[in-house]
Formats: sequence, structure tokens, C-alpha cells
Amino acid sequence: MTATHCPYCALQCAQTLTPDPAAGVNVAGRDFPTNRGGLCQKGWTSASVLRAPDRLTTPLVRGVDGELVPTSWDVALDLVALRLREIRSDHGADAVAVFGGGGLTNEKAYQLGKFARIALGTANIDYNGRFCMSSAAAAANRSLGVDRGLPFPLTDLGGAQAVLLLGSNLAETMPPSVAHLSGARAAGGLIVVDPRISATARLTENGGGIHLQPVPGTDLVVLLGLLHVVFSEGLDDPAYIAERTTGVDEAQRLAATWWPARVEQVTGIPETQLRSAAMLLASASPMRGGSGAYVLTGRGVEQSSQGTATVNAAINLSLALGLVGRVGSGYGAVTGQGNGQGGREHGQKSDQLPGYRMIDDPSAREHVAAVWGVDPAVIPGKGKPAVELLDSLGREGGPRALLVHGANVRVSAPNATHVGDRLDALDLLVVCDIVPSETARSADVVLPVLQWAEEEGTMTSLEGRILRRRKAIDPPEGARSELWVWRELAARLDAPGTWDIDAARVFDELARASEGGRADYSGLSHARLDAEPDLFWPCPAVKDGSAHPGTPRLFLDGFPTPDGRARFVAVDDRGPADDVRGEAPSHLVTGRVLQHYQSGAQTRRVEELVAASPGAFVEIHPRLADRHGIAPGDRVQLTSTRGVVTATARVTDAVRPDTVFMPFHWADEANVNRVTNDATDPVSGMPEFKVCAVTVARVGSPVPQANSPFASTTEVPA
Ligand SMILES: Nc1nc2c(c(=O)[nH]1)N[C@H]1C(S)=C(S)[C@@H](COP(=O)(O)OP(=O)(O)OC[C@H]3O[C@@H](n4cnc5c(=O)[nH]c(N)nc54)[C@H](O)[C@@H]3O)O[C@H]1N2
Ligand SMILES: Nc1nc2c(c(=O)[nH]1)N[C@H]1C(S)=C(S)[C@@H](COP(=O)(O)OP(=O)(O)OC[C@H]3O[C@@H](n4cnc5c(=O)[nH]c(N)nc54)[C@H](O)[C@@H]3O)O[C@H]1N2
Ligand code: SF4
Ligand SMILES: [Mo]
Repeated sequence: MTATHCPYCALQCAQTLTPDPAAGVNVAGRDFPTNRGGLCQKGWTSASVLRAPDRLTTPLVRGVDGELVPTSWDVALDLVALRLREIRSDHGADAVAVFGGGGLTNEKAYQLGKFARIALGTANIDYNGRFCMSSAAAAANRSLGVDRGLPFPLTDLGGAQAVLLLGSNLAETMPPSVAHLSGARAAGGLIVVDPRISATARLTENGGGIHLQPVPGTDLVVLLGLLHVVFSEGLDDPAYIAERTTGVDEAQRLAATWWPARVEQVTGIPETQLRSAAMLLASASPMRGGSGAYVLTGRGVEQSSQGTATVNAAINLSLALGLVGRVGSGYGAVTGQGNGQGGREHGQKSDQLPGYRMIDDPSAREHVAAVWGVDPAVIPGKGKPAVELLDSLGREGGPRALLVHGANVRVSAPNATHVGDRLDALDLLVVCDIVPSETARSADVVLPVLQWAEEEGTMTSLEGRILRRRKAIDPPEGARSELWVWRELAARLDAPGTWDIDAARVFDELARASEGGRADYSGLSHARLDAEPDLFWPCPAVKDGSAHPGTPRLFLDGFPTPDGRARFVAVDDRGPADDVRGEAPSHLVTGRVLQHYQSGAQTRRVEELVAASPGAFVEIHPRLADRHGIAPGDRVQLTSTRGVVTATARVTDAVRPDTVFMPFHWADEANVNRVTNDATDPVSGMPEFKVCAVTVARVGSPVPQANSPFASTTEVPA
């Protein structure tokens, strides 16, 4: 029996794996503070991916006839190294780019950042976390001085009297976490902001709280309105604001221009609802003797071209109410990917070095260079953030080669057809994956790597808790660890530095590299984590040799800013990038369903999940459906200025009549990212996944199609 954690999302539910001859392993939920023994359907069925019929088990190289053909590791690695050397000498080191993932263990995220900087010498590394947590991270850094998704244990939510959930559908994206909302629901204090009546919005029914259903893309105005009410009705916490914050005046001045009637005009949220929401939060706040209030943001408000400003508005609201840095109240962003938190701390982000150090900080460069055994001058500067990086591929002066580790960008990147064209323009695309994802199938070289139950490592959960991922079974013959792949390539590239392949030793190096940084892991090791599964960063090494207890709750004694105070960041609304009033009159919002994970590369290969959620669909309000003559089950097309997507109509009043909703788990003609907007947030580089303008049209009756492992087809109604 092996104690480990789920391969998928950042809740990192605890699992016990038992060997099973047929399934590889059997999965059971394990008791842990976050999941209390529970798993969602993806977690229960996660072992299927270990034995996916098309699991990659041999390197593949594109042959002269254009087909991917099996080859040996030596041939594949020699080829990659040779091509990388050629491209580097013809076009310079930045002509080789790297794209990482928030699903990689801390050890792999760390090693990938190091590999890019000193084995390839390129500045151009970024990762799919840019699509995920970048707005929340940028806003928290600006305001609170550090970015740890939840700066408190998830279980703290249990005692709260009110929770404001903005653009988060926890009931489908992290089902076991819903248990922690029961206190707020019992107190009638759950406030969900979502343009859809999502499964999470339904938790507010029957006295659980209130659902605010704004016009998509208007959350910043909702938040400015809430802040307005807090100040104008004297619901703020003046003593807290005076002692623990700076910059309130300018933020208050901007909020003053958003009186509730004006907010209603833009967002559609009735004045009375806005006031009730503000009252619920305020009466739960410590100043009013409540049992606590939390403000939480999810991708619904963050994946916006004004995502950073929106999160800052959420933090401003939390600061005005005196919630942050107090036990039992707070602000947090709900991290998404399995190692979304650790993945952004150890150096695969274009502007960062391990320990959440900034790459343009001379002392950070010096510290990390010493750990890597190189001259600081060798470490390149800032690279391009993901959307810009993908857009630059194959262009004049842009990268000619891309190495992908843990992302399926052909499906998950915004304006995906364009991204596909950029990938096709490369001289060399190398993809490490466990299955033939859409991106892998278009690569020049595919390298089969290990997954979850086949490897050792650590993951940092949404709470900043560092968890051990443990090996439970042997990998299939032919698949290799990515740590090994980087060591082999580093050797073939005559790279400086040492390239360990043992995860515990790579962790020790990571810990040293992080020492003194914002995300300090230097007091941790695999051995310590095995003994203590309850450690949150920062957890620095202590000089006298004693063990630092870790930091479950941040900010209790101050903020890691120069003056120790949190900053109100003055923000105002600019609106979404697309204009829905023109040729494309409906808002498209995107998101997830319970059964599928991200681009679907893994979950579209699990029979039970495909049976429960067979294909792409669009939620359409009955009135909009009527206007376009659309019946349930019809094939419909959504068209934006960037492209067209085809899916099956689900007619439901869970969406607003001016809005359609589609998840992004399917590929090819059913990939909603063919229409999404690659406009980005100027601070974080986050693309505007959540809101764009489309036209809706009926294109025909359902066409039955068989499910295949590559099922990218539209849904077949039962
Ligand atoms: N089942 C499942 N679970 C997952 C994942 C998965 O792919 N599948 N992925 C994991 C990852 S990486 C992430 S990042 C998290 C994401 O977790 P969430 O943030 O909960 O996920 P989403 O479904 O993308 O978006 C949440 C909600 O935002 C709403 N929304 C859309 N537009 C707007 C808007 O303009 N304003 C507001 N207020 N809301 C809006 C959508 O209707 C949706 O209900 O989930 C993690 N868990
Ligand atoms: N329209 C729209 N688009 C979105 C979003 C949205 O809400 N709406 N959300 C965005 C968000 S929040 C995210 S996080 C991204 C995620 O989008 P992607 O980055 O595409 O995420 P995954 O589908 O998880 O892709 C991970 C890939 O890595 C492989 N893999 C798993 N483990 C490993 C490993 O250890 N090593 C290697 N090398 N490969 C591995 C998997 O098989 C899979 O092919 O999508 C973004 N795209
Ligand atoms: S909620 Fe997330 S971590 Fe938990 S079982 Fe489901 S996918 Fe896995
Ligand atoms: Mo994400």
C-alpha cells in the first residue's frame, strides 16, 4: 500500500494505492484534512490512465514520410541534441524555447527551469501556469508581498460565517472541498458570483446564501460596487486599515464613483443584492464580532484582460473589511493544477528563479548561480510570457525549437488555431508526455515519460502544503523519468552543472536554491516530509539545527512588503477586450465539467469519464435557442473573429440569455479555444479565456460518432 495524492488538481486529495494485476493499482480515498477521505470521480478513476491503451512507451521520431515512428532512446536523444545545437548555433540560444506545466512535481519544475537557463542558455521558458494563476499571483505580490494561493489552511474556511466565491465552481472543480463551505452555508453566508447557475451557485439555494449572476466580464465593477457600499455604509474596519495597510485613499476615491445604481447598469446585479452581499460579509468580519469571512477568487474572474486589477479589487475589499492576516478570515485564490503552487515557485516562469526569486534581482542570480555552480552572468534574463512566447514561434527572430513538458497547448491555449500554426512553423517540436496528446501527435520527436504513481517527488497544494508523491508501481518498459531525460540531454549538450536523477537529491538542491527566497523550502527534505505531512512554506533551515515548524498561516504578524503593510492597489474598470455589441452579440464564457481535466488528454482516455461526459456541448438559454431555432441536441457553431467551434446544444436556463457556456476539454473542431481571445492582461500576461463575443448558429441535427481515445467529437445525446 502506498500513501500518495491524486494526479490531477491542486486540492491534491490523499489516496492509498494498492497493487492490482489488472488495473496496475487500485485507488482509495485516504483521510486528510483537505479531502477527509473523499475523492471526485476523476480521482477514483485515475489509475486508468496508467494503463491507457495508447500509453506512450517508446520514443517516436517523425520519419521521411511524415509519420511518427518508434525509435530507441539513444537515437531520439542524439537527434534532439544535434538539432538543438544546430538551431542554437544558427539562431542563438533564445531560438530554443521551453514550455512547462503546473502538473510537474517541484523537482521537475525546478530541474526544467535550470535546464532551460544553463543547459540551453535560453531566456525563453514559460508554462501553462501563465494561463492559470498568473493574475492572482501578480495581484497578491503587488498587494500582500507574496503569492501563496491560500495563505491559510483550507480547513480554516470551516469556521467562517461568510465566504464570497468569485468565478469559482468548486462543486465541480474540487468537489471534496465543498465540505469546508458548510459553515458559511449554514449561516446563509455563501455568496457566489458567476454568470451561470453553476453547481456551486446552487449551493446558495435554500437559505445557503446568495448568487450574484453578473454580465460576464464585469466582476471588477461588482467588486468596486461592494467596496463602495462598504465605505459608504461605514462597514469598513478603520483601525485595521490604519495599522496594517497603505494606499486606501486612492482606492476609496475610485470606488466612490461606482455607486450601486451605476454598478447595476453595467453588471445587471440589483442594488439590493449588492448591498446584501456587502452586509453579509461585513457582519461576518472580526470587527463586527462575526465568526469570520473569506474572499476567494477563481479562474472565472482571473482569466481576464483585467484579471490582475480584478483580483486586486478583491484584495482591496478584503483589506477594507480587515480580513487579511487574521485567524479565521482572509483572502485567497484557489490554485488549479496539481502543482500549480509549487510550479510557480521553482523557476519555470519566464521571470523567476527558484524560491520565488525574481530573475532580474542581482542577489537572487548570485545565490542561484552558486547552487548551480555557474557564473551569475550565464543565467539569461527575463523571457516572454506564454501567449507572447507561443505567438513568437517560428517568426523572424523568434524561437525555432520548442520543448514541451506537461502541457497540451494545441487544445488549451487561447486562439488555438493560431497557436497551432505557430507550432507548425517551428523547425523542431519536442514533446515529453505520457499519452499522445494533440500537441504530442504533431511533434517531431515524442519522448515517453513517467506519471504520478510511477515516480517520487513532491507537490505543493493549493494551501502551500508540501506533499509527498510516491511511487506505487513500476513504469512501463520504455518510459523514462524526465529528470533522466534532462540529464541525458545536458550531457549531450556539454552543459555545466550537475544533473541528478534522484528526486530526493534534486529536492535537496531545490531547497538550497530556495533558501532566503519568498518560497523558502530550505528546512525541508523528502525524509522530513515523510515524517511530517503537515508542513507549509515558508519553512527555512534554522541555524541552530532545530526544525522550523512551517507556516500554515501567513501575515499574522505583518506583510512581507518593505513597510510590513498590505497595499490597497487603486484599480478601475476597462471592460473586456471583445465588444459584444457588434457583429457577435452573445458572450461566450468557458470553464470545466467535473469529469474532465483541462485539455482532456488524460480524462478523455478514461472510459467511465467519457461515458458520463461524452463530448463537447454548449449551454444555451431557451430564449436564445428559440431565437436561433435551436433544439436540445442540435449541432451548433459559435463564431468569433478568431474562429469557429462546433458542439452539441444543451438548452438550459442555467446561463443568462445573453451568454453561452462551453467547457474546453475537447479538441479539433470541438475545441472552444478556436474562438477564445488571446488578448492579455498587461500586468500578468493572462489571456482572456473567460469572456469573448460570439455569434451562435444552428448547423444541423446530431451526427452520431463513436467514442475513440481521441474523442474530440461533439457530444452524442443519449
Ligand atoms: N473537473 C475539473 N476540475 C479541475 C480542473 C479541470 O479541468 N476539471 N482544472 C483544475 C484547474 S487547472 C483549475 S485552474 C481549476 C479551475 O477552477 P474554477 O475556477 O472553479 O473553474 P472554471 O470552471 O474554469 O471557472 C469557474 C467559473 O467561472 C465562471 N465564469 C466564467 N466567466 C465568468 C465571469 O466573467 N465572471 C465570473 N464571476 N465567473 C465567470 C464559469 O461559469 C465557471 O463556473 O480547476 C481545477 N480542477
Ligand atoms: N477556454 C479555456 N481554456 C483554458 C482554460 C479555461 O478555463 N478556458 N483554463 C486554462 C488553465 S487554468 C490551464 S491550467 C490550462 C491547462 O491546459 P494544459 O496545459 O493543456 O493542461 P493539461 O490538459 O493538464 O495538459 C497536461 C499534459 O501533460 C501531460 N502530463 C501529465 N503529467 C505529466 C508529466 O509529469 N510530465 C509530462 N511531460 N507530461 C505530463 C498530460 O498527459 C497532458 O498532455 O488550460 C487553460 N486553458
Ligand atoms: S478534487 Fe482534484 S485532487 Fe481531489 S480527487 Fe478530484 S481531481 Fe483529484
Ligand atoms: Mo488551471
